[in-house]
Amino acid sequence: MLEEFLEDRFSRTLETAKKIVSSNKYDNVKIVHHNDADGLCAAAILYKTFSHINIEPKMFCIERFHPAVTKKVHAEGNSLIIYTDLGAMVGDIIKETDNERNLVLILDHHPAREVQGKKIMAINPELAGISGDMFISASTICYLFSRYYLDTEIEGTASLSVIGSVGDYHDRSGGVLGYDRYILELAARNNEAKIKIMGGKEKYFMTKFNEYADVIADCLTTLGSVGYYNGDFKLGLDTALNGVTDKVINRVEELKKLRRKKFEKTIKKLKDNGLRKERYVQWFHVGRSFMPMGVKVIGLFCHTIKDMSFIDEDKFVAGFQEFVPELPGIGRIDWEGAKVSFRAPAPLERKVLSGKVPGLDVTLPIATDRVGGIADASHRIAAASLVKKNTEEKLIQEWEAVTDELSQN
Ligand SMILES: [Mn+2]
Repeated sequence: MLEEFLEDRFSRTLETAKKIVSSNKYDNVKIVHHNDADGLCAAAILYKTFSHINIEPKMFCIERFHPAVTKKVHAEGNSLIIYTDLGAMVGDIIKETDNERNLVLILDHHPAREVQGKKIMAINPELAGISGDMFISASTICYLFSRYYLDTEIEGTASLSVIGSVGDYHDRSGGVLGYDRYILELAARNNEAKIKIMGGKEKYFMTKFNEYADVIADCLTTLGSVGYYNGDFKLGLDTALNGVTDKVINRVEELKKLRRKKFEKTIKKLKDNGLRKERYVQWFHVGRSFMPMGVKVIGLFCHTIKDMSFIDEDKFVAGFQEFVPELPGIGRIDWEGAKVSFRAPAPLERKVLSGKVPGLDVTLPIATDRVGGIADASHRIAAASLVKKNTEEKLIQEWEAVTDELSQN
């Protein structure tokens, strides 16, 4: 069916996954998924897939991978556990924690490390040389997995693949490409999607939702990230499964208002009290004041303020947000710390891009390693890490030292 389109190695992986899932026995299915639009759509596709064979999966929504979460979710044993839209780099940690007590699949599209094991398998286009950042979202991978596994298409899953792809901005070149596009065209043929051109760019009208894909994706990401600690991702999943209701629109509006208020308050505080200034960075800590917003929001906040007039345009901006270890739907996990996001004001951004100043993709992971933290997404002008409680100041010092070392070379 899909073979003619799929790259060989990738279709073999899907075939193998089907065999493994079909031939192993397990008592229940657990889905561990990311909290943005793509993660929620991927989760919804898997939910529909297993519901189709009369299994109701247990859903776990997280902002990022953490070994302490894995320990908790895997404790029971004898489950099929599927990670989606996260986990690509940490197959080995998951494997070690699990110790063959469960059957594990990682359906992710982020840059990946291979993982080999009797009871763990990664399905990741990056491992077959396909860019997961351009051509295939986690939702599209879950769609393909579902098609292979059930040998039939479940109604509405193609729509979810499209919404997930748009949620991850795979339409940034004017329209979605590659595998994402293949599913979009399927959705168009099924009358689930209408492809329109607006303002020189494609927009996808999702007929079942009676709304455009980018609008639905924005709702999902807002519910999942701004309302994370409130458990609003449950409403997000419900939206992906059943559609956008007035209740959803109102909640999304409420959350955006909450975010705006918290941002305004924090900006005022920073203006009044200033940021802590080092040689290369100006920084601050919001503690728990962003609750119930998830830690993804600190990145957005730094991005929002980085070019404001009270910011020193010659220094990077770094913001810390406490990671609250009481996760909705999961409970308390055994890890305390903070997320830090780094951004560069525009003039500094240009210096980084022209190679005059070392990029955050190099400096932040090194500094993070030195304090025993975990580097998250690292790009040249935007990066983030997780660091243990009370190592925030140490991270800044180490980062200053690394930047100093690399600046002199
Ligand atoms: Mn994604």
